Amino acid sequence: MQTAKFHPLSFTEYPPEEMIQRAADFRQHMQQRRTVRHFSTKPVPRAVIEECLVTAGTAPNGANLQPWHFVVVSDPKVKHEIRVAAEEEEQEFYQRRAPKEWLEALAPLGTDEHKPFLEDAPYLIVVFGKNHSELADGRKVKNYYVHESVGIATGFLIAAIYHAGLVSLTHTPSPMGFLNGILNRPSDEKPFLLLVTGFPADDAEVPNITKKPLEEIATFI
Ligand code: IYR
Repeated sequence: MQTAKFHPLSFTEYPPEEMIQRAADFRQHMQQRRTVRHFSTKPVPRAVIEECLVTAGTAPNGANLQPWHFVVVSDPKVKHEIRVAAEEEEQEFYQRRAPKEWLEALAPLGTDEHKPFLEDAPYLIVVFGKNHSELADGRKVKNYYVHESVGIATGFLIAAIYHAGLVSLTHTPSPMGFLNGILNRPSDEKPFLLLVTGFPADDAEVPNITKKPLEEIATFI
């Protein structure tokens, strides 16, 4: 077994006032982020996406096995294939599979089975969780806390994309197994979600929804 090697932590401490200001600035920035469902076809430099993916890859994760893989789709033919397959599943979902209660919960968002954003947006980032890793010596080992790890990495990715000046949509066609086939990923990898990424359409609108206040989402003991 490999033994751990350590080196000193690099860390900057700020005075309390500055910390509060920094936290408030970031809060304000993130409060302006909205999930967008109407995308412009305007191209986005690939370097922006690459930077954001490196940020996602810094996420804390189980045993540092980094159990994720990101497939970045910009090829219009592949985007079309994904749209066709996703709309097929979504049609089933909205017309048959979804219980009434779920459809009622979705009503304020105005979603339906039509997913033009899957072709309009310049990038579809498909996030996969990997149940196993291959070590440098070729051994296959189990990954830990895959959902937690991939969820955190996806959160980093969403924040990085917004920070860079783009918008995204977390899209979860259900079931998502068709993505393994279209994107040629091994069955050991499970699609986690699809992050539609780009600029908002000029006429993009978002639903009037609010976030719960601090008192409702947190308890200090
Ligand atoms: N996957 C469907 C339904 C959907 C489900 C939830 I929960 C949402 O927050 C939004 C949509 C769709 O993408 O339309």
